[in-house]
Amino acid sequence: MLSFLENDKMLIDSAMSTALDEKSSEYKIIVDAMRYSALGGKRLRGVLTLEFAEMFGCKKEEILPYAIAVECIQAYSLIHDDLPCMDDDDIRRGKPSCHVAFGEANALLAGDALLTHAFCVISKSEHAKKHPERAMNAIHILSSLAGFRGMVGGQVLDLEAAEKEVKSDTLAVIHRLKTGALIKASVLMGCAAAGAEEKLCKLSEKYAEHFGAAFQIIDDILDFDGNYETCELNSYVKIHGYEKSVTDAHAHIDSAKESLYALSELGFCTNHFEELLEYLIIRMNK
Ligand code: GRG
Repeated sequence: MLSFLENDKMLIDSAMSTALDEKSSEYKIIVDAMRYSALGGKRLRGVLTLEFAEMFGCKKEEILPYAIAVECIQAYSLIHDDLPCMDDDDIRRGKPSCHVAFGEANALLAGDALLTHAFCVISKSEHAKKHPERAMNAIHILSSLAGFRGMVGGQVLDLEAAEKEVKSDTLAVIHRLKTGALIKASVLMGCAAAGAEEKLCKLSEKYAEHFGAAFQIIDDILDFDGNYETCELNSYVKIHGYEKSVTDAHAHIDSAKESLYALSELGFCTNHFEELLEYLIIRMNK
């Protein structure tokens, strides 16, 4: 039997392929570049959206446009992050990055098109027709947390910090914005699409914040090859050391579990969210 994670990923992959289906051949190159970059990845953010919406009473199939939207933003951010003017990475998701495969200008435009398409997919969905207020709320969550007060702002701070070692509190802000904001958006969009009440949104938000913090620390742990000299300047491991990084990742996972406990006390089934935290631990221990 498929785990819920594999099942959600399959749903998202298939819906993403449909959302990026385009018959017109006039601008085939940009559709090819969008599909090349957006059809892949672990889909953790989309899974969070689907699972939170389901916990609060929605059918996953109805919520897929929201999961597609957050994964479009994820794909755009990775394309732009890989560009020579940013991180200058040649490999993404195990294959040549978008600009290597399609050229810099097409990669820039593919990212732009994925960013705008995210909002097109939500606003034209059946769910938005049925629940326009919820859709507006979700669009507000995604556009604000992906923008200058969220992910883009985090990327700016990260670029500024590239040449100097930053203090631990600055690093925490960079991680909260660059990585945490989109994870928070994924969770809160699920809550918004389901019309979850404020108290439930707050508990879910706390889960998202600690999930995002643990996710980024673990990503830095996975990048660490045991050598502090060659380690990225502003990696969590370089600033805090390997041992503390592992301890802090566990502390965030424990804090995320506290909000799950509160949600389960209110009668919600939180097993899948526990499993997602276990998934992070397994990834860290690989
Ligand atoms: C360019 C506006 C702009 C933002 C870039 C996302 C991002 C901000 C930079 C990517 C570089 C990076 C390592 C960010 C940390 C977050 C992270 C580990 C992203 C990769 O997420 P995964 O592992 O990727 O979930 P998949 O491929 O599974 O979607």
